[in-house]
Amino acid sequence: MVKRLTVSASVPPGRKTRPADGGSVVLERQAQKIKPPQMYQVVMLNDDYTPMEFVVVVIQEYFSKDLETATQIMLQIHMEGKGICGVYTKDVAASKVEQVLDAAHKAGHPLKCMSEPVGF
Ligand code: TYC
Repeated sequence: MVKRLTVSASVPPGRKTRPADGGSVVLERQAQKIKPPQMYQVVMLNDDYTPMEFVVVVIQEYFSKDLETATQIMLQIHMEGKGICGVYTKDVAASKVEQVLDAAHKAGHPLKCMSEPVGF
């Protein structure tokens, strides 16, 4: 698909298009307004009961990590008490938390995780 990117300095603030240009989108002012979304990290907590193998599989499956990375994250959680499994937009992070808690609950493990804004 061909995208037409027209940048104009002559359009008054608040105007997105000029009538004479066939409705071209003006990017200049919008580029100044757009900021990246607040990102959320999914944090997993240690406990004494969930098997290490289960945690590694969950991290591989829901956070798209390879076996080595998932094992490192699991060990970090095991030793430090918590660890970050991934960073996502708010909705995606919430969905990951839900999936993990659901999988843990169904398997009968007390595994806990939550999402929190990055940088707080
Ligand atoms: N501490 C658990 C054990 O020794 C393993 C574990 C790791 C549990 C990470 C939860 O998020 C977790 N079986």
